[in-house]
Amino acid sequence: MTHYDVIVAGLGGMGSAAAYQLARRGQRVLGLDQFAPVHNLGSSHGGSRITRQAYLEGPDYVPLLLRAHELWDEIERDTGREVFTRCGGLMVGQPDSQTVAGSRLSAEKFDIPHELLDAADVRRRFPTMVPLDDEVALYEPGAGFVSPEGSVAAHLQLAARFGAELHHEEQVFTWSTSESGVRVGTASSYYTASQLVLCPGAWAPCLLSGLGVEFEVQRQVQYWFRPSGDASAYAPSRQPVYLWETDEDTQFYGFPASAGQDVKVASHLGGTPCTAETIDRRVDESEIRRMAALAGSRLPTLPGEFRRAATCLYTNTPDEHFVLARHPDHPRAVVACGFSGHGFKFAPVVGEILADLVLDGSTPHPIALFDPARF
Ligand code: PYC
Repeated sequence: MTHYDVIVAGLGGMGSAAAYQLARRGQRVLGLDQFAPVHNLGSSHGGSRITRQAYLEGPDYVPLLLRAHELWDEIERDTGREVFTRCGGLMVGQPDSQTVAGSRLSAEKFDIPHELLDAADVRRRFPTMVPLDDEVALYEPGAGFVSPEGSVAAHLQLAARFGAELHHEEQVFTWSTSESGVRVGTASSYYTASQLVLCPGAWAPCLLSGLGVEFEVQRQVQYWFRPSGDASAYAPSRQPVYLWETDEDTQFYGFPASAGQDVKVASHLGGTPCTAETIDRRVDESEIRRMAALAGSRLPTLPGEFRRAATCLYTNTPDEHFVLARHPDHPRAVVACGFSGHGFKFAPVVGEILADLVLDGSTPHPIALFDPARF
């Protein structure tokens, strides 16, 4: 039986990046995933994920985002794929909302290029968007969106180019570690390696039950509408990505039109607790009506015609910060999970950090915030 240097369990956004970074550094890598590549059953699909650096979730994330944007460019260069669209980003809400004030704090602390706009500025510059008179926005020209499917495909392509062995449609059921190595059991085989990287996504409650983190997996829905009126106003050259906090419990987000001219919008908060196995994939009329009303309250032409919807999974930690560390009870395992619905933009730098942890035992990137011992 082949013995690997590293097994990567889970080849979604984070695991595919880890497999690439490890293979590129000369490791004999086995990557395992339960699904065929680029599927829509986890958290790495839907055509677009926002990326931004004026990070409303806290300045601690900004150094990672500075590196992630460099890596997105590098991945595009190395694969010839277009993964990152820089269309700018607007963070909108009351001046003291976390969305606006948090973004501003990060932007000012790290000199991220940005502009502060009042409601009239937003309406004039971005005619699809109609803030209330007392809402304001932070505009970040370097923000935009990445393609989750494109990212996973690019990382897998690069991992394979550097010799990683990638097994799809082979689910990891068990893993264990000992002083001498790790052992991973799938539906069809057992594998051994010196180290293990666990990127289980919404399967964290099963594969990482001993970590001491109370994950809450949530069902979320992404919606696509064909706008009424002038659809060209939603072109990526005119429409930035946005996060809009309409009250303390309500934040929705959206994108420019995709190539097919449908426009994606979704709610970030208030997902329904579920598990990866029991998630209800149907989307009912009342959900569509609620999303149309919320989006239409600020972008009146957006919910012209409903086109489609897709469910996806969030894996939230209690404080919605990530878990990214060596496993406290298994020195031969490192974990990346609990991305709480805002992690995809970090995928390439998470891959780099995981490779650092495996090979060097530590990373120069600041990850103290993500230590599972905080729980
Ligand atoms: O991180 O920008 C983000 C985001 C938007 C919705 C979910 N996450």
